[in-house]
Amino acid sequence: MDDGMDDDNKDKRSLKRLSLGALCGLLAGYAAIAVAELVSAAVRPESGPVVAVGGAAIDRTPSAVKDWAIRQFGTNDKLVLQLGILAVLCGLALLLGVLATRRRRIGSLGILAFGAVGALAATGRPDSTSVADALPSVVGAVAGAALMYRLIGRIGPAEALATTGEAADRPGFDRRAFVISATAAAAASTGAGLAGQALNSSQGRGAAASRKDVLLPAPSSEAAPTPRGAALRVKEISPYVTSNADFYRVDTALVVPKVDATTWKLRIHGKGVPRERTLTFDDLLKMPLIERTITLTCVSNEVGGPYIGNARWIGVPLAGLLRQCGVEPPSRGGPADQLVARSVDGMTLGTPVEDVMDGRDAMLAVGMNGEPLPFVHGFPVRMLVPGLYGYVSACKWIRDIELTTFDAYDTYWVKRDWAQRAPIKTQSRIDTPKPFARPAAGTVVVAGVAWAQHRGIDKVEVKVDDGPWEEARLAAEDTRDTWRQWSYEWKATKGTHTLTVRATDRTGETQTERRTRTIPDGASGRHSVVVTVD
Ligand SMILES: Nc1nc2c(c(=O)[nH]1)N[C@H]1C(S)=C(S)[C@@H](COP(=O)(O)O)O[C@H]1N2
Ligand SMILES: [Mo]
Repeated sequence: MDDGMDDDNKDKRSLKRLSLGALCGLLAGYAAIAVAELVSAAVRPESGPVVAVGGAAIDRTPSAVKDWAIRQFGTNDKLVLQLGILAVLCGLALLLGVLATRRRRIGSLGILAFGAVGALAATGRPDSTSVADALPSVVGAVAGAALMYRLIGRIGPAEALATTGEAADRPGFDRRAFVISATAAAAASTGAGLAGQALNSSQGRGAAASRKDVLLPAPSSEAAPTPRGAALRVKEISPYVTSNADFYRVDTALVVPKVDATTWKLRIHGKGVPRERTLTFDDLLKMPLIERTITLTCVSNEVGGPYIGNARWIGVPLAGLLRQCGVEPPSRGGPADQLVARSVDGMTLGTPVEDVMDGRDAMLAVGMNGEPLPFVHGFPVRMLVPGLYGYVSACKWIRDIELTTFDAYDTYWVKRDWAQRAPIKTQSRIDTPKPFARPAAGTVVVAGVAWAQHRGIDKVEVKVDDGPWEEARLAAEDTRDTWRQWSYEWKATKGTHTLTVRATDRTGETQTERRTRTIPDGASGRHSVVVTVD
């Protein structure tokens, strides 16, 4: 035999060994995640390592990056994040497997280290109330580490390779035994993972049943009927009422909280609350309910963006409830100027007490467009305050209301550099024509929506290129808490044109031209669409 040939064989064997190591790493990582999923079903779904690390990542992501992610991936941002975490874990598992072929212990120690990261993430989340949240990561990591040790052992000791001649072709490696162990491990992991998933999804069943059982009482104060003419007859304009299925969703929850309405409770307490109260869902349904149409908007909505929706809500007036607890607004000498709402998933949102109690229809909503709240929109109860962006008013899955001061407490997004107070800015959007549309010359209907919740919209104007502002036709106003549709008949001439819209609210203020970012208190600027007329 010549030396070249021998080296060649050695390289091949070495490569094969590394590949087997990588495979061991992947199998061990898979086992760890699968076992963790199963254990998380016994603890709670949010305690699984991927969800926990994802949640911790969301909590720590700078607002600008989060904003970018929401822009790039829209409502898929969470899926992209979880897939990203899985991809990183796969890569690390492969690497650990390869390293373990050199030093058997390293692979197992590495997996245990990841388990520790998962455990810290799970117990460090704002909604974690128990160290049991660490269990899925810990148990999963121990299982993964043990499997790694065993499988790497089946490949045999590294020295076998270093010292071999042909005869000693990896004495430790029993191919058949390895294939059997690996297959068994993969099968067991798949079984554990699937069982965990099934159990996790069955946990929402009590909540789903409690939602089915909800019978929304008739409101004692109905919404004024939507005026005829609030909805223009223009195809492709946003429907006046947004269906629940089409209503935007923005939250930090990787697992949608499934709350059982029959065990749900809301506590109202804090500074200047002489009569603390704890309410059940039934307590709320027995109170006089109001029905109102309210347009909700997210502060992360870019100019022209989709994070706005208009729905008909039913709920308990929040100001009255606070008054029953003895709360006074600051203007009447009350000591608390901030209402902090907490959700079951640990989110905190801070609302000016003055706004909640100034006569507007702030409510604890239980119904949305004639149904109990959908789970993604906060079942069983969420807060709504007309005129304020969602992150300072619209707590979903609410479980606690604490009266405090803005000086004493910063809420989740305020800690992340968003403004403490954030009334919705006057805005307007062109729904049709779409950007880069190619309408035919002649009359083209330009239409969209405009909003300035709790102030009301008085005027919408459209400009073509650098021409004069032309007044658009406004649809009938429902209330000043709702958006208004508008349309404009444009005599379109051939060529490429820029359409721009601006709104004026009832305080007389015209939507500013000055562009700002969404952070800290909402985007300003005007929406434009470029079209080419054929
Ligand atoms: N528990 C909880 N409530 C929340 C949020 C959240 O992340 N968690 N996001 C808020 C934000 S930023 C907005 S804009 C609204 C969005 O409500 P929607 O998803 O029902 O449209 O919910 C608010 N309530
Ligand atoms: Mo938001």
